Amino acid sequence: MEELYRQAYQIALAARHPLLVSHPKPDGDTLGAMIAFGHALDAVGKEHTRFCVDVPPKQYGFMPGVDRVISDVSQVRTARPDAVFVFDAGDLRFAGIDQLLRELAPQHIVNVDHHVSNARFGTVNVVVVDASSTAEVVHRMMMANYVPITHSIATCLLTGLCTDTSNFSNPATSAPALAVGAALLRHGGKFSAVLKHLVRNKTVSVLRLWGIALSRLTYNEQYGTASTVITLQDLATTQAEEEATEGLSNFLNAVLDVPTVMVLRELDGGMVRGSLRTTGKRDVSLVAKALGGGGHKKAAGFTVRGQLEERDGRWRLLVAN
Ligand SMILES: [Mn+2]
Repeated sequence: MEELYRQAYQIALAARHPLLVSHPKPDGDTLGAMIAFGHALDAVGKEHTRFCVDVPPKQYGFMPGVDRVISDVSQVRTARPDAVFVFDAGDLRFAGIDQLLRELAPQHIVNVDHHVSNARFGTVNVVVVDASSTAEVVHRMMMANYVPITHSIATCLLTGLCTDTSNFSNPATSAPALAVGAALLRHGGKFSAVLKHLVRNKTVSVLRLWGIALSRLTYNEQYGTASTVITLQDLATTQAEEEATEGLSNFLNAVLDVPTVMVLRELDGGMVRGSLRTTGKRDVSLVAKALGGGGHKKAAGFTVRGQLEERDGRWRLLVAN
């Protein structure tokens, strides 16, 4: 693994202009890992571009360097990157840059990730499935290359760790994850800022939305699964933003006395997104994969064409063909 970490970092240093990419609908892990890597390149004067097809949600504004993440593909074309680093994406389709890659035909695609379902799409695949987060993978890569961990790097990586371990509480919270967390605190990572902006950030309208979803929670004993739904109507009624739904499955997984939880929510355009979490032995990525999605053993998701329907007080997912 050490050799792979060195090889990946050398590709960045040897490239004329590396392009760093976060997956669409970015979360704290893909952004934290990508931007932290960008800070390491800044430290050695390596010009690069930070890209995500979707503009990072404003809650991530506290992360140093997030302001340099661009979403304009034409700017990427102008930079003519010759090496591409993709962070936290199990599949190139998930990176949202497949078209761009065909045009650029970069010499190297470095795939930095921790998903078990990773498609190994890179010319170099730094895929560490026992890592809690891509941030932890990037930290290991930095250690192997003697990259000094600055305050900015520490805060970005800590954001990734907190995101994927649900603030050091879910089953991804391994001894190495805690050790990396401790190292990042020692190097000036702002844990209080992460908690303030990513945990203690729920508005009244968000909690009202969660309240609606909680009131619909049902338990299927046969599958050991609790599930609930959020409709577009609920979003309209509570005036909560769509991102408000993201934390609900993690919250349920953290507090509910049931091994597996599933949250289904309607998206615009006749799609339904499912989030699966488990604290049990089940591998929920298999369920997600069967429905065209992917993820981790303990946290996975899928998106299907369909709709949610209530009949006699029970909610069902009707999958369209
Ligand atoms: Mn991740």
